[in-house]
Amino acid sequence: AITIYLKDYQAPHYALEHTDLHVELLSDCAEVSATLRFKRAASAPKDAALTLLGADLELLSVAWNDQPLSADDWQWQGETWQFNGAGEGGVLSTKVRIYPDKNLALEGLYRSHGLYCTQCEAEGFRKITLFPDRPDVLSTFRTTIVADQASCPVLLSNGNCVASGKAENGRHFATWEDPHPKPSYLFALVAGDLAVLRDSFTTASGREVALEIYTAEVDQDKCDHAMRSLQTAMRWDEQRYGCEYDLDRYMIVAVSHFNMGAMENKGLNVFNTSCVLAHPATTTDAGFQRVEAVVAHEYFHNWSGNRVTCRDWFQLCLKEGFTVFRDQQFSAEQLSPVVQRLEDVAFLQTHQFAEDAGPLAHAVRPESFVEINNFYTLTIYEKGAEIARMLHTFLGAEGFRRGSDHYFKTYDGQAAIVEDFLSSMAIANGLAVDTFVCQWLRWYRQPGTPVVRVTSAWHADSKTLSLTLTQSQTSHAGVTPEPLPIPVRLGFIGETGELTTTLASVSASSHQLLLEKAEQTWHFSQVEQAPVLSLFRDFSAPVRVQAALSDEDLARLIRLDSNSFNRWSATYTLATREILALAEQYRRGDVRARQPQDSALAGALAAMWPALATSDPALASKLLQLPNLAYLSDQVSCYDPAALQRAREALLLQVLTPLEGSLQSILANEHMLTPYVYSAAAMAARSLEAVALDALARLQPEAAATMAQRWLSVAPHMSAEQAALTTLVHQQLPGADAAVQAFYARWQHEPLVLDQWFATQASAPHASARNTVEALLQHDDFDAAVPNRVRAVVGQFASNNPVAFHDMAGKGYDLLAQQLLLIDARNPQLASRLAGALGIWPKLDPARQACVLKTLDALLNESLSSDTRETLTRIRA
Ligand code: BAL
Ligand code: ZN
Repeated sequence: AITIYLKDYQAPHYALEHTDLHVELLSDCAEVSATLRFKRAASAPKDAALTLLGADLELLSVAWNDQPLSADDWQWQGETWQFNGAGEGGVLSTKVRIYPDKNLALEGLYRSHGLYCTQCEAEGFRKITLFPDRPDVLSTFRTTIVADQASCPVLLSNGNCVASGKAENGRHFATWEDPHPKPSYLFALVAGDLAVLRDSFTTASGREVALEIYTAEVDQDKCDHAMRSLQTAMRWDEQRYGCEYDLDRYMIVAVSHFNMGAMENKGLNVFNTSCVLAHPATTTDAGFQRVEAVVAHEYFHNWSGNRVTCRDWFQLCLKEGFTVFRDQQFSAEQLSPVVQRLEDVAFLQTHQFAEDAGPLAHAVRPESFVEINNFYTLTIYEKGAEIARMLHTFLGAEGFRRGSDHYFKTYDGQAAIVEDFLSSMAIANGLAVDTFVCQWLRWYRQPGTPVVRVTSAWHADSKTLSLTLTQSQTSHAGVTPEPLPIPVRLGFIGETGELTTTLASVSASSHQLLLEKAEQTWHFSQVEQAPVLSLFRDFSAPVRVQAALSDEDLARLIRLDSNSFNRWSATYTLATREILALAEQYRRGDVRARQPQDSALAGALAAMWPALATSDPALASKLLQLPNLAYLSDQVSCYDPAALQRAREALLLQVLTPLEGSLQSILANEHMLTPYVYSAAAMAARSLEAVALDALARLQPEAAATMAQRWLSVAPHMSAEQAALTTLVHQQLPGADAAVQAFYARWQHEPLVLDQWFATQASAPHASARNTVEALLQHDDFDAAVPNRVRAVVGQFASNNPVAFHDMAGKGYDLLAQQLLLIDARNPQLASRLAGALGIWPKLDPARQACVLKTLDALLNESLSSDTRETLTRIRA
């Protein structure tokens, strides 16, 4: 395995002016002819070699300016192909043969269930043809696809279709031209028998764009939501970012065998079916939201990623972090801003913080990698988005927009680096560029989650408050971290509510500071009473906060904070504290039953939750969803899933008991039994009832089972069915087994619903789930070739079922290891991602640690893909 370093980056010696592809899809292979017009870069030496990349290709012919070359004329080592006679430039013509049916890695060109499709990001194009497959080589493309007309009536590629017609022997062709220069990772080709939903969009400047969503015929009734989402996203990007679409056609294709969620290929997005299909009968609220967010995300890439792309893969966050931020902003405006923010933050704190604290920690812009596929991580996506958000917070909405305008205008058609993004923000806002870039770049270069320690003192006589913030970050690879720019939004909560205070002559109920040194102190005046600090409002920076807030302080925030996000955050903090304390009591052998009055959280919620359930059902439902084990695992130094599970259940009982009457009346509303509407209000009502059913299952299992059965039999949508099934199975209610069977009988022909059926069982929080998973792996409908199915069973078990996975004897790790070997042999990207679950080992107790290490060592002794080997090696290190 070769390690690639950012510091070794070299600009390409040859520019590619145009790419002409001719792809013949034959019964058992494909033949790809490429005609590439190169020009030596002005900066390149005269004797520079022309360097291309190729993998798994059968090379049939090569010619330079129409003169055939032989193997003596080039060197081909590993994936690197070099030709020394390119001079000032010329035309390289190659022909290769590839085998889409045998391509089980789903990278490059593959055929699954008769549908040809491509996945080229990051380095898949080199498996289609010999090419300068790197993101800083951009060219226009002309692509002709020739295939059997009966089995492949639809032939698609990027751009506009400029010719099509019949060919010999029942074949036909289509020629596509993409006028926008693009790197090869944005290339796409699709061929198969697909139905299409058509609509249109008129851009701000009056251009008519044809919108097309291609799916299997049976799924055409599940495209309306994606189409609406696309149209909404197109308008939103014009209004919020001034970004208009730039081709005559925008196509989305739904594919059932896909490693990612979706892919932003220019004008021809390829989507995992799970991220595009939605119908009330088969899709939950979470599924609908996901479709809307992913459709928007891929669309937004048209500017943040495609028009301005990345110079090299170290800059991946440049397009991904920024685009995730954009899709989060979009989603917040579609439904509930508060719910969106707290869901995004809970996800980050649960998963990205753990990644940043574990053996797979890496910088948002890493310095090196072996397999770039291993760097499509939460750190690059989610922490990358938080950095964009901090810039937005610091510069203000208008300042950020000035910066993004400058960035899109300056780097349009180019391959950029993180520094270009930061300098655009500085230039457009009249800030000192070098200082700004140097300071903010630290967020991209320093791995690990910063810690901010908060101390404050209120002085009754002067009515002043001094606030001291201290930041620190663990050093990685011997590099001492430098202070980061950390936006801090805060407010002051008095005994009856928000206080207005004064900082540097500004009186306000909410202030914004920038912590940019290791330690800083601020002095607030006109602080009339001893306040509780509401810190990092809306999670203004991705840091861990250490503040000495008492239980009473947190309870006050839960009751009175005007920042809804921080009310939720305070419940999370208090719940975590109480769960950890309970777990510790149990560990000491103190197993007394807890009463609601023993819990500050239960007290705070009892006082305000019933009213909140009426005034803000979305927030109310979130306040009852206490931190899960994955979140809690990040809060402890030694992780015992079973003990935490027990403590969490005990706290839930304390919290829910005083709310029983309120929960009963919520369930009596039966919003779940009314027809599906996609709106914030309807979703909040459903979410509240789902939470109430789950709560009732703890207080009155029989009644909850009856209600869940009713939802399963009469509910008009999947949101209710899925909530009922989950409660029955996860809480082991009477009738759960029969419900599982009935659900299967009803939905066995809907793959995405069946994925949920598998996932619900694989994630049931009981030790017995391991046996269930063993059985599911033998189920007729388990198919190791379908990534969604593998993730639903193996992924859910390893990453979303800590109680079963962390079996004391290591049987859970054995199960994962067996599956990893089977999966890795066909799909390294998928296996490598699943292997990440073992990265938790440093948190475990010594006995479990030993089991994981044994598993890791055994796996590393096997023949593995470089993807999975890199992940396991980093975890083991
Ligand atoms: N570029 C890979 C898929 C995505 O993040 O949109
Ligand atoms: Zn993306």
